Order: sequence, then C-alpha cells, then structure tokens
Amino acid sequence: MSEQLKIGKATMPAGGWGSVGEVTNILLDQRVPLKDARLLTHQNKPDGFACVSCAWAKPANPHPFEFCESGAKATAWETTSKAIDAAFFERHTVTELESWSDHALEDQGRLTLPLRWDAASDKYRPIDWDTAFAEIGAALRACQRDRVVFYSSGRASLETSYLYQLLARMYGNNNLPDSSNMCHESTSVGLQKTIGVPVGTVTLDDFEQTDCIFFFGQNVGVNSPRMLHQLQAARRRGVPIITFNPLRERGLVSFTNPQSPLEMLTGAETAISTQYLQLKAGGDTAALMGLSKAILALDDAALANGGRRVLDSAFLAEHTHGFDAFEAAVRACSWADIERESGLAQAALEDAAAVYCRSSAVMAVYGMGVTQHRNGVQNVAMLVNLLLLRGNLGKPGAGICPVRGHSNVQGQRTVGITEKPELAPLDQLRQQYGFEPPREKGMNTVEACEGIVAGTVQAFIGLGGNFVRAVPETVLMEAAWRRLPLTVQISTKLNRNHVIHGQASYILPCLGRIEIDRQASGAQAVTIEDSTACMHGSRGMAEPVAGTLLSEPAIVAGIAKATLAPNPKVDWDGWVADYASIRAAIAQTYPAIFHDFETRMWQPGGFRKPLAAARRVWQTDSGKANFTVPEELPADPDTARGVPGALTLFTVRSDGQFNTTVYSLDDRFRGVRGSRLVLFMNPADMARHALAEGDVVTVRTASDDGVPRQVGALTVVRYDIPAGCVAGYFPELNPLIPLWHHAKESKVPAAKSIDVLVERVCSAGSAA
Ligand SMILES: Nc1nc2c(c(=O)[nH]1)N[C@H]1C(S)=C(S)[C@@H](COP(=O)(O)OP(=O)(O)OC[C@H]3O[C@@H](n4cnc5c(=O)[nH]c(N)nc54)[C@H](O)[C@@H]3O)O[C@H]1N2
Ligand SMILES: Nc1nc2c(c(=O)[nH]1)N[C@H]1C(S)=C(S)[C@@H](COP(=O)(O)OP(=O)(O)OC[C@H]3O[C@@H](n4cnc5c(=O)[nH]c(N)nc54)[C@H](O)[C@@H]3O)O[C@H]1N2
Ligand SMILES: [Mo]
Repeated sequence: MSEQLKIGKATMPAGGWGSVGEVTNILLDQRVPLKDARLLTHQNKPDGFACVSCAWAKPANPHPFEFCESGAKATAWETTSKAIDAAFFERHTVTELESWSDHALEDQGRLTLPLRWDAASDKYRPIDWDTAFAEIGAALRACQRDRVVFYSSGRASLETSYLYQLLARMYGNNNLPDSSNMCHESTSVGLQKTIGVPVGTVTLDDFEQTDCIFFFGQNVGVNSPRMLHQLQAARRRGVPIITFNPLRERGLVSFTNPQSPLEMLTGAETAISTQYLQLKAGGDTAALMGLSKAILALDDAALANGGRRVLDSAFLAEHTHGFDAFEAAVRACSWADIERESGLAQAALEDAAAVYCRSSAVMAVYGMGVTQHRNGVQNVAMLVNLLLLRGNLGKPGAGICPVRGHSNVQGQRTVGITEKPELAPLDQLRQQYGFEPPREKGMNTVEACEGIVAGTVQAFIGLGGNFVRAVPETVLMEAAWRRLPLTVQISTKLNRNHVIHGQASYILPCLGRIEIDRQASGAQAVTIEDSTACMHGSRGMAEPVAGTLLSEPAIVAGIAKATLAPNPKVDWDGWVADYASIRAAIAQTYPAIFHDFETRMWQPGGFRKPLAAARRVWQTDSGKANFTVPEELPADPDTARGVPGALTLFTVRSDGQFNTTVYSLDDRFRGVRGSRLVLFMNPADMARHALAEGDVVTVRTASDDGVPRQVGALTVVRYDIPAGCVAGYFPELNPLIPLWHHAKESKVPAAKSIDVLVERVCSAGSAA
C-alpha cells in the first residue's frame, strides 16, 4: 500500500473494471484460499451465507453473483488466511501496538486465542476459555448492576443478539447501546412517531413498481452497492432518480454492472441520477421545505385552474394528522431562507417537485447524510412529510427506505437489543424465564460515553465493533477508557479498542458468520434481518481459521453462566448445542414475527416482519400518520454559528473501508490514493483561506467549551463540494466531534455537521 498521497481524477463509473481489480487485489492481499474465494458465489443466496458487509435486501431470485465489490472485500477480510498467534503478542507490547494504524492492526489477520492483558509485561497473554469466563464472571458479579455496559455492533446474528439482551437483563440492566445509536437511531425515533413503525416500509418489489426515487445522503456505490442493480433497473424503465448530496458520489452518477459481460466489454454506463442537487451539508430540512412549498404552489395552481388536485386530499383526510399546521409552516417559510439554508436554487427545487407531482408512486431512500445531524430526527420526519403529501406510503412502489448499515443492525432491535425498556417485551421475558427484568431506562451510546468519562461505568462488554474508535470525542474517550476497571471485547480482528483498554482487559476471539459453526447437534445456521425487514437464514461455509475459536452464542453463554445464578428455565448449554432451540425461544417471545421460524428462515427472499404502516395502519399516538412542523431549517442550530471563518465539516466513508476497518488508504471513487488524512475543500473557500491544493492544515472544532479538539496534518484537496462545507474521513476526524454534539431526540452523534476552523501549517511542496 502506498504511503504517499496522490490526488487524481476519479473517472471510472461505480462497478466496472475498477471494481473487478479491487476484488482481485484484496483476495490476493489477504491470501484468501481459492476454495474460499469460490465462496463468493454463495454470498446472499437463499441456501448460502448472508454477507457481513451491509444490510441491503437479499433477493429471492439472486443474480449469479449476488455480491458487490464492498461485500467481496468484507468476505476476503474475514476469510483471510492471515492469523495472529501468541508469539505476535509476545513480540509486541500493547503500548507499542498503540502507535500502529487502524489498517495495520486489522491487517495482522484473525484473532485466534482468548487473551488477557498482563499489566507487568504490558502484553496480551493467552488464557484458556474457562479461566477467562470465570474471571470475567467474578468481576461482573462484583460490579454494581446498573454500571455495566453491554454494547453490540450490528453484525451479530438474531440468535446471538437475543442471548445477549437476555444476559444484560438477567444481570440487571437495560444498558444495551448498539451501533444503531450512532447510525439510524434518528430513523427509529423519527419513523416511530410519524408512521408508527421504527423501520423502512419499502421492499425490493417496490423498486420494480416505483415511478420516482428521491435519494438523500446515502453513498450507494460504496456502502450498499447491490442496490445499484435495483437503481439501474429502475433507470432502464425510465424512472427518475433525484439525488440530494453535497458530493457528486460516483455510484449516484453512473454505474457499469461488473456482472454483465456486455456492459464490461462495451464500457456501457447507466446514468443513475436524473437530477443531482448538491445541497449544503445540513440543508435537507430546508430542501424538503422547498419541495413542499413548490408542491403546494402546484396544488394552488391546479385549484385555481379547476384542474385535478396535486395533493392527495383523500389520503390526507383519512390517514394523516397535522397537515394544516404543516401547510401553514411551509407557506410561512420564505424562498430566501430555503435557498440560503439548503444552498439550492428555487428553480431546481421546483423542477424536482414537478417530477414528484407527476409520479404516482414515489419512494424516499436515505442514509447517514440525513440522520447524523443535530436535527437528524427532524430530517427523517421531513422526508415523511414529503411522502404524505401525495399518499406515498402504504402503496406499491412507494414508501420510505432508510438504508441500514451493519448486516443485522435492524434485526438486533427486533430481538430486544435496546436501552429503552418500553421497546422490549419485558413481561413476556419475565413469564418465559421467571426473573424480574429491570424496568429502568438503560444507557445508549452517548450516555455510555458520558458514564465512562464521568468514571461511573465499571465494566464494558463489546459484542463486536470498535467502540472507542467509532464514538466522538476521541481524546477524552481514550483517556477515560484506560480508567475503566474492566473491558471485554468479543472480536474477530485486532483493533484500537484492544490496544486502548481498561485496567483488566480480555479479548475473546469468535467465529465469523462465514465460517462453519460446529456444535453438539452439528453445523449451525443463524439468521439476520435485512434493511427491508426480511429475515434470512445464513450458513457458514468456510473452514474456521482456527480450532480455538468459539462462536458468538457460545461466548455469550459462557459469560452468562459464569456471571448469573443458575436458572432452570434458561438452558444456556442447550441453546449453544442447537441454535434451533434459540430460534424456538425467540419465536416464543415474538410469535407474531417469528412463528414457524425454522422453516421460514430458508424462504428465498426471506420472510417479512409484519409492518402496520405498510398496510396504512398507523400505530402512532394520533392513530394517523403524523405531519411534523420543523422547529428550524438548519441541521445544526447551536454550534458556534457566527464564528468568523468557520466551515461545516462532514465525515464520510471511502470505498477502502468498512467503518473503522480500513482495507486500504485509497479512495478510487474520489481520486485520492495513499492517504486518508485529507480535507476536501471548495476552491472559493480555499481562496478565502489563502490555501492551495496540497497545503497541510490543522482543523479545530469552532465551538469553544474549554475542551481543545483538533486534528493536524490534513492535506487540502480541491473538490467539487458546496462553499462553506469541508469533508474528510471517519474515523480519523472523530476527535473533532464533541460528545454533546448529537441529534436532539435520538442522540446520534452529529458526524455530518461539525463547525470547524481551518489553519494552514505549511504550503504544498515545502518540507512538512
Ligand atoms: N463498503 C462499506 N459499506 C458500508 C459501510 C462502510 O464503511 N463501508 N458502513 C456501513 C454502515 S454501518 C452504514 S451506517 C452505512 C453508511 O452508509 P451511508 O449512509 O452512505 O454513509 P456515509 O458514507 O457516512 O455518508 C453518506 C452520504 O451522505 C452525504 N452527506 C453528508 N452530509 C450530508 C447532508 O447534510 N445532507 C445530505 N443529503 N447528504 C449528506 C455524503 O456526501 C455521503 O455521500 O454503510 C454500511 N455499508
Ligand atoms: N465521524 C463518524 N463517526 C461515525 C460514523 C460516521 O459516519 N462518522 N458512523 C457511525 C456508524 S453509522 C456506525 S455503525 C459506527 C460503527 O461502529 P462499530 O460497529 O462499533 O465499529 P466497526 O468498525 O464496524 O467494528 C469493527 C470491528 O468489529 C469486529 N468484528 C468484525 N466482524 C465481527 C464479527 O462477526 N463478530 C464480532 N464479535 N466482531 C466482529 C472486528 O474486531 C472489527 O475490528 O461508527 C459510527 N461513527
Ligand atoms: Mo452504521
């Protein structure tokens, strides 16, 4: 991997030969055995395994290769033949490993041995499983029940997640933060209160019937590339796709299907977006107010001319609540304010609104560009407002489509991973397992961070993930992390969260989902829920990288047995011996969703969780779908607005990473290679700050609350980005996000609108 930054042009479409090259490189680099590379043909197939990358829907009639460049990379990264043995930890102290990059740590390969940090030598030392569980159990029993955190990253299966929430609740708390708290929690809160379900309503079938797609703040070519098949098919039917994104992301511009020989030979590209609106970061509510205003104007004109109403007045009357207040707010909102806050011209928004009004089935697709703002929940509610105006919910081809992140992040919520007691079936758990589940609200991710900084959290158990690297406020968090009395990480790869650790620290290495999971009753399967609320079975197919690994259910059960008093109604060993018995327990807790689980899990395309909103049944406080009046237009009202020279920073992912897992330093779609320490800037802002491409800058957080926050040594890259906005990579820029800078109702860290000041350190070409 090159260590030198190279800035070039990104000319290739998403997919295409570039994609094939990337897949080949990572298979070779990770020394994936040929037989495991062949596994890719089983990825996301009804009888195969569910990809460990994103949560996008898995079709009933898959393509011959139902995987994408990102998914193939994730598979290669997990099935790598590289592995870490005890000698590795004998050679390196943990303090030494701290200086390694995120990429270098993970690139060592799979963790194979349970490990305990030894303070005297500052090294991780192998420990046997039984001793690890016994020590962890003894430590947890000595903690105060409400001071232990059970975090999960969204990969673990429904089976593991169900056992994990039971462990936390039987232990005595609802401290079950998850990666969703940094991600689509704005969706879970915003959709629940507006349409009465916490998840999207769209299915793959809807993509075949839609006649217009609005696409907000999601980078499909990198983060959910398999969706490009649906978008390409929609474009071929002439369906307009209108994109709102501050960056012209490659996959949203055009796509060459790498699985189509003809397209590959001819280099044919499908243009994806029919209109591309490069709004300012944080401009979504303003843009949606503008769209609504233009729609009302078209409706006014229709009424005046005696034409057909543009608004679906029958739907509004029968199915919605609060339209009058919303309408009044839209009429009161001026185009001048809309243009200033969105960065978009009235005419462009009117064009998009005209397409919306011509279409009879519209869907709204969105991602982190919408949710990760101070007003992220309001953004989600504004998307619902747009859809409600013409009854675009609960009918074929229409609906709301949040694109979830981790492959089972949505499913974890379905089986009880939540800090909110009202969302878990506590009475049912009490009856099923004969214990008194805790009723107090638990900690979400931001609250867990606050507790860790305040020193009140006594132990942190991480079911996957890389918490300390993924959360905001890196400097305070890393310092506080080292004071945690106990940290336990259930992991596949070495990461920052192992080398920054608590005073007692354990690493428990687990099987990945692609590996064969052999238990007493034979090889096991697991289940996951995709972004469209469909449940799928998944069978591991690769030989495990080491015989010493335990499965995630076995590790959770191991901790549980060593920590909890025995309970005759909870058979941890039986569950581990046969995961069908875990599914039976899940079905007993949630019969409406999981009846006949064992047979339905292999249904091609998965089986769907019943969603009331999809049937126009609104489980909200009003009994209707609720319109929401936005409190204000900007996404981030209260950071240091008005600090002279401040710019709005948003953090993004490259095609060379999966969250904190950095596969390579290249971002071929944005033409940057060899370094991730870059700051994308608009030429006018560069001129205003007297900066040239290649200059090295320090970025500081503008709001001054006494905590210094800065990231140095970033190289300026001239980029097509709206004036006033700058962009850079997650997680390198996380030290700039204050912990309090999160979405108001959902507490999702506002990683897409951070006010910053940029300062030149040295000029391009001069010695750094
Ligand atoms: N290959 C790969 N796949 C992944 C991941 C990965 O890291 N790598 N991560 C997984 C996870 S956990 C998640 S949550 C998803 C994340 O997938 P996405 O939701 O696509 O997340 P991001 O890459 O953070 O950025 C989203 C987009 O929002 C745009 N944006 C930024 N600010 C704004 C704004 O204010 N308004 C609008 N409209 N747009 C804005 C950015 O330019 C970017 O294109 O992907 C999942 N899939
Ligand atoms: N600035 C900024 N910060 C962000 C974001 C952003 O856009 N900008 N995005 C946020 C979002 S959307 C998310 S979801 C979070 C991500 O936060 P996390 O989910 O906590 O982080 P990951 O990087 O996905 O975790 C990677 C680690 O998971 C472990 N792992 C991988 N596979 C498995 C497995 O099968 N089992 C187990 N037990 N462990 C496994 C490996 O050890 C690997 O090192 O970050 C958030 N942070
Ligand atoms: Mo995520």
